[in-house]
Amino acid sequence: MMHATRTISRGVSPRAVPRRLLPTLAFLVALLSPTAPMAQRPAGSGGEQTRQPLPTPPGSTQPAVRQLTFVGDNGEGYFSPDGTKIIFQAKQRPEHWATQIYLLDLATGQERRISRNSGDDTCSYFQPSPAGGGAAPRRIIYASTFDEIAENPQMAAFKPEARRAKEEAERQAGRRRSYSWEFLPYEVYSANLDGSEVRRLTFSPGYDAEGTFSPDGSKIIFTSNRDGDLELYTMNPDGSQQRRITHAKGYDGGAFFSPDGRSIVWRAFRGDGRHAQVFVADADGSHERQLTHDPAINWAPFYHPDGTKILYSSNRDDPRNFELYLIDIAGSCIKRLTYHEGADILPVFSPDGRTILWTSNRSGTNQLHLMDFQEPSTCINR
Ligand SMILES: [Ca+2]
Ligand SMILES: [Ca+2]
Repeated sequence: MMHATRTISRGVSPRAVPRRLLPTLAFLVALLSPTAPMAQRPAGSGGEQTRQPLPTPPGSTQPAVRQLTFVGDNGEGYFSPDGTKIIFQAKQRPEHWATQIYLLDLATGQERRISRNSGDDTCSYFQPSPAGGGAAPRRIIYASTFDEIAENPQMAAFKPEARRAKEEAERQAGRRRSYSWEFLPYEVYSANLDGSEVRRLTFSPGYDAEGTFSPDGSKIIFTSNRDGDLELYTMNPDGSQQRRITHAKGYDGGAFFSPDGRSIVWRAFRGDGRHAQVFVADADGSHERQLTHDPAINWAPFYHPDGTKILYSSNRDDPRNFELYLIDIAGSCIKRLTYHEGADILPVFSPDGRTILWTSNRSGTNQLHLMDFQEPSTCINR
């Protein structure tokens, strides 16, 4: 299929995911699969369950929420650097069951499918223009399984047809699938904004995904299990100079650069692996600092454009309910932003910092939502 046209010379020698990784991955998926509130069902299966708002603190109001997507199951949206578009992943659409990448124009509400391949796609992100600022992007990155499932017979179980058959068998057996993220055999690709000129950036059996860009577009940070544990790596936009920057045992992933490009924020499962915490470090992974300490799953962190605070998702107040929170860069003040049953996850700020985009299953299926950013005045951890 589509292969890199750039100077990556390493040949592809498919191997199975190292066996020692599998228990870790299964464990993570189990951790992230609390029971009822996060259950996810395909649209149209008749099992949708809407979820209710929760009481807010006295005197506070919740901003109005706008649901952006409605067809299928949608999530993990990111703003374009000029704030006019959103890139996201969609599955269980009438035209495709597997996850594919879409663009949504915020002014018109028009959606456009931009990946059309035989795999599952995830973790899309706009490549900032070297001109910087709000210049319109020309390329995107995303992760897909299409090459690895074709190259390696041992990866056949990860083909969308096989995954679909398994899910349907589970549903018929009455087993509910919970929200989880899956460590499929992805590689990272770049493409034009219309999906053309796909270039393969990684050639590594196993999980390579979660790619995001530095603000100047010069570096990609991503997650890979190529060295036996899930770690953060950086590379150039053409896939050259792939370099590991984390070394601690446990899942390190979901990284984003700070607005000035000098720091990174990410989520890590450390110690016994039961809890995830938000970490920051210099852009090369040095001077790591743990920001959250609650015994919970604190994950999906993302910088506010002013660089002083971080938005994230946590089940710190109820193990069965993920909400959106804000923490200052010193790690001293946590503020709660949402009060609603169900999973409120993967939040990001718009480039001007005034809007929050996130994934919620409050309507019964995973969908993208928008709200104004209203910063609460009180810290809840004091
Ligand atoms: Ca891979
Ligand atoms: Ca690690």
